[in-house]
Amino acid sequence: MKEAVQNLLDTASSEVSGLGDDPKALDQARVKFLGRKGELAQLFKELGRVPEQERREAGRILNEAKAKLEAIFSDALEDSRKLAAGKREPIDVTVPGRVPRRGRLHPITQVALEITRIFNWLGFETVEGPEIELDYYNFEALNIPKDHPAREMQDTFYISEDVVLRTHTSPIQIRTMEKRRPPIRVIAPGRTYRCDSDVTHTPMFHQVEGLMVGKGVSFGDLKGVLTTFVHQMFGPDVGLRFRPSFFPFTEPSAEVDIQCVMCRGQGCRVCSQTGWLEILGSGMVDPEVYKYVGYDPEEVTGFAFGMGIERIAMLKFGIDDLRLFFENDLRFLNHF
Ligand code: 2NM
Repeated sequence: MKEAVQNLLDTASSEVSGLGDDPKALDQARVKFLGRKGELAQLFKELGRVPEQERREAGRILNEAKAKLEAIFSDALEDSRKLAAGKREPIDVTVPGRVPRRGRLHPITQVALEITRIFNWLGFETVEGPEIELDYYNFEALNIPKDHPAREMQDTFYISEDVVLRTHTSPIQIRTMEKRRPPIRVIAPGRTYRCDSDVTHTPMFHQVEGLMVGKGVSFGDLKGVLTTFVHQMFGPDVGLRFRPSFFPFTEPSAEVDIQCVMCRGQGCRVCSQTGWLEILGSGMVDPEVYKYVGYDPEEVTGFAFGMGIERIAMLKFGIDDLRLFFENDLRFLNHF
């Protein structure tokens, strides 16, 4: 039986390869070998005459042969189809290739990477943290008191009484300080959430915050680092100014304005005729914050800063509507 089967397979193989790409001949050969009255069926009939104790094994061999034959014919059929297709439509190797459409990074991602690249160059290490955050890291450890308006339900997405969607990326800095000892230089980009939605606010937006802590870190270091950043990001000729401000987690605090990128400081609609645009907040980390992370405020000082990526991207690309970043309209995204 084994020999008969091998014989059959060999014959089928050589006959099929002699047929070229003639599908009719191929089908006739298939009927001859695999048909109801074909050669394989003949062998199956002989199974009855095989001694009982060998029948099982013989059946297995025949089933295997059937699968092999089917494969021989389906492969040959596919080959003949391809050959036929090739004959109908010869390949013209002179036709220019179709360039595959390439994906690209979202403009917000591009700007976030540009910002972190500049700070990495200044020695700041990129760190990340959870978007679902404990009230403790998002507010408490940042010296934001229980009665602060930012803690209102209207402003913060609460998951439960003590879990929120982070409203800024500052909790990343608290977690970093908790884990490491000074000197520290980190830059923390990420998604942030506030219960706010209108023409100039989206419930999800992006921030980058930075932190530098060590012995003798001064307000002069803050000014130097942020000035270098602005000149790298917007060009070496863009003027900037530090304006006194307030944050619960920094003292003193300063906001940084740059000369309006639209009118170069002349006054226009974008800068409300002031010639200046606010781009980031900053300050010396409040000693109160160090108590939460176990640093000695007598030993170390540091500065921190934060900025909204959408705002930076709008200024950099001259976009006047925040919502364009969230619509994923390819006609818009393809500009970047
Ligand atoms: C800002 C402005 C000023 C800030 C402070 C800290 C921390 F954790 F060190 F206290 N992180 N980020 C900070 C300071 C953020 O965003 C406008």
